[in-house]
Amino acid sequence: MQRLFDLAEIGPIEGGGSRRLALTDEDKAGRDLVVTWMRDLGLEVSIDTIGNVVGTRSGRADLAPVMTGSHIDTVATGGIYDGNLGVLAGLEVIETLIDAGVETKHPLAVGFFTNEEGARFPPDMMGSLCYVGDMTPEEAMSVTNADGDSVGAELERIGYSGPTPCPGVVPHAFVELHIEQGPVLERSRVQIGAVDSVQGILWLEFTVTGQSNHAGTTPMSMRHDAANAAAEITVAARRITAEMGSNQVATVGSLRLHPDLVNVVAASAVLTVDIRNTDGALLADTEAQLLADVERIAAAEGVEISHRCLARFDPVVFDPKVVDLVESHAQGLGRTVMRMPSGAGHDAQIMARVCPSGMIFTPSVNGISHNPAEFTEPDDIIAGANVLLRTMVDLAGGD
Ligand code: HGY
Ligand code: MN
Ligand code: MN
Repeated sequence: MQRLFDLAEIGPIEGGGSRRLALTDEDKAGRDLVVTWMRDLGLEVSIDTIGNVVGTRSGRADLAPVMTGSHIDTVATGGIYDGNLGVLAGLEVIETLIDAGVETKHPLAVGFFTNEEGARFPPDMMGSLCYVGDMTPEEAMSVTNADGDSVGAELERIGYSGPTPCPGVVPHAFVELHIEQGPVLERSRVQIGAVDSVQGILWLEFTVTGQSNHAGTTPMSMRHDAANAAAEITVAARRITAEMGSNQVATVGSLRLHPDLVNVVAASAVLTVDIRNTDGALLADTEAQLLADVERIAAAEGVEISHRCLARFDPVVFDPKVVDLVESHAQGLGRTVMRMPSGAGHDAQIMARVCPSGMIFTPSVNGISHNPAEFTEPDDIIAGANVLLRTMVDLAGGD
């Protein structure tokens, strides 16, 4: 708990949250603090080419490690638990075993992955994608954003492009503790989530090119208004999602107008659409419908609309053995537990490509996240950490 509050002191924002966007000075300061904690525990710390950091405690045998971890980068309006809980609970698990003199057969590792959020540099889960070898560090480093920053330059600037190559050591298993970030556990009055899947994620960025004109003199019939087209794309995404039903969600989180002035018809607009569904086929159907609508919107407004994909992740099903372990250890600790999908993306869904993986959820009060009001009760945090401890020791062939 104290480490959570100490880390929250780095990049503090109004309302008690954190702002440590990937590869910023705040991210560097957070990295430095967690690396210090890893070294204080006597872990062997590795930093890879893209800045993923892993602390390893040796086991009785020279085998693949049982790994846990998450991320410590945040969105701009972040809380103090998203990602941080998984990394710091991993440290706590290892410290507890050291204090108890418990050695495990497999080594234990705890890591934080670079740029899990993807908020400053898409895609999300960039670090874990490099860790498993599904994105090269070179590809990742070449990503630039609207401010002209690049991953490579920022990584160099904060001094976290390390000597360890990507892809990283393939773990024996990977388990991530994370806050749910939604209302399901709280509404169900359940203390632990045994996460069995992660929904598919699609991030599209649309660039609308219209014609700037005078807001007062230009007849409506003459306008090629990029802002109006952007608004119609937003409404279309919401309408298609409502018609799709199931548990699909769609979000227009970023919308930038140019020249963004009160008395000028917008010349251009750049907007992002984040669409998610546990059913990959429905997600593909939504993408097709939205792109067809965008063609109609472009023709009707007389604007050009191009798009690019910023992130695309198929739905993931976690390893049943790991999910069973999470469920049974939660029950063994006398906690209520339910199986559930994850609405948010996580590094565990990427690690599932290379090793048996799973997740443990703790409830989010009022289902709020990516917001300084994000909160999880200390008792739930301790329960989640204890389920993580028992699951990792079980997987690692502990005493
Ligand atoms: O976008 C996500 O689901 C995660 O917060 N990166
Ligand atoms: Mn997260
Ligand atoms: Mn997040």
